[in-house]
Amino acid sequence: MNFMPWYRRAAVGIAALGFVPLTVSVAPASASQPAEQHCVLDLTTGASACGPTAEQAEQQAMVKPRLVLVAVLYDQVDYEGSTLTIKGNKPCTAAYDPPDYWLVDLGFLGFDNRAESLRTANQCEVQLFDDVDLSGPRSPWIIRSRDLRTVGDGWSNRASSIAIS
Ligand SMILES: [Ca+2]
Ligand SMILES: [Ca+2]
Repeated sequence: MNFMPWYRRAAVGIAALGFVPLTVSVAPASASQPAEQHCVLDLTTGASACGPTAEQAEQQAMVKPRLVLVAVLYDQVDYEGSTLTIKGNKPCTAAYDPPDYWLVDLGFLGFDNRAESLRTANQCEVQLFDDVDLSGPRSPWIIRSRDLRTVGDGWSNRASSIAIS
């Protein structure tokens, strides 16, 4: 495990706001947790929470109703298993560069090398990076994939950071 300070590891971003998260509340990821876990991340505040359902996680993270759904990552193929739901303050723009949002370390929500399927909303697409900090090999832009093994040279259980645009 790498215990760099959370404010470096947990950085989430909104390009338009130059956003720096003030607080991130994270349920510790435990390898011994058997049940599905659903986490929600509010990119406008950096708040996140996990629970047995995405709805309960949203309540804990105090996600504002006006936020829009950006993307959902799934631990298993066919949009099954534990999830990471990502919400932002606006739909995505057509341009890829700069991205509308990014998440430089999926590990801080226990989702490093875990995503096997994903879907997006509000004109967003996701690009997966093999390493943290949007580095290493990258996937094509993805609107949805029910099996990330079929994307590029295979992106199942591989993403460590993501860009969203
Ligand atoms: Ca997985
Ligand atoms: Ca990786």
